[in-house]
Amino acid sequence: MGDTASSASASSTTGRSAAPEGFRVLPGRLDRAAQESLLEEVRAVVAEAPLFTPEMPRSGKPFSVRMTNCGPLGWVSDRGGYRYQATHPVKGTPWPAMPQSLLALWRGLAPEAPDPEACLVNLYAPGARLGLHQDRDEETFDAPVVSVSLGATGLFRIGGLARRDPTRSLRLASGDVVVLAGPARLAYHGIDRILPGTSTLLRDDGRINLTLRRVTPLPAP
Ligand code: MD6
Ligand code: FE
Repeated sequence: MGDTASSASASSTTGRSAAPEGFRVLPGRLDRAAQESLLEEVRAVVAEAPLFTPEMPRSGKPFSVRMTNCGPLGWVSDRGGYRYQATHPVKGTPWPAMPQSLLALWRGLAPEAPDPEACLVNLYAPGARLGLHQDRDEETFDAPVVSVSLGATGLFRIGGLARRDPTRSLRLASGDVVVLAGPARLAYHGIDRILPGTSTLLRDDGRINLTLRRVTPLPAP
């Protein structure tokens, strides 16, 4: 995935021209204190809604990333496909509430958008990765997608609107925030690997990414 061997042009893997407009990285958007308090909130979410191992649609091949969610809706994946649902796939209980700090972050970055309904929690252990994908299981693509990274640095790859478009790589460190808005809302992206020895927040090179999404359009007034 993310093969760039054929891109001999200016838009190479390290080029600066690949990502569509509306892709923003906000380095260090959360300071250390905010990261620590968010981590405590994530621990409370995980205590109530334990991490599960998603499976690829059809094949059932397990993801290397473990996941859980908070908010009214959560993203799940199993042999039956990708979808949003209101309950934990193993426990069957509603997802925990979305922390206020995440709502505040969203409202600051996406003031035009209705509140997010889903916060996907991704936990990476060393060796885990997330293949090149689009976030496109939502019913509306009007709102941006906002993510927050905690713990070890992840090597993030961002491309264009077609899978074969050139990509570029950048590092997402603890406290960094990514926004996919406008034309970049449906850009391909993924995590190639976790960089060892880069976490002072989570032990054992752990990395957490929280992805905030609006799933449903607002009902017509
Ligand atoms: C990750 N992030 O950073 C994976 N999606 O672990 C995502 O898949 C992502 O960071 C949409 C918007 C921002 C993201
Ligand atoms: Fe994504």
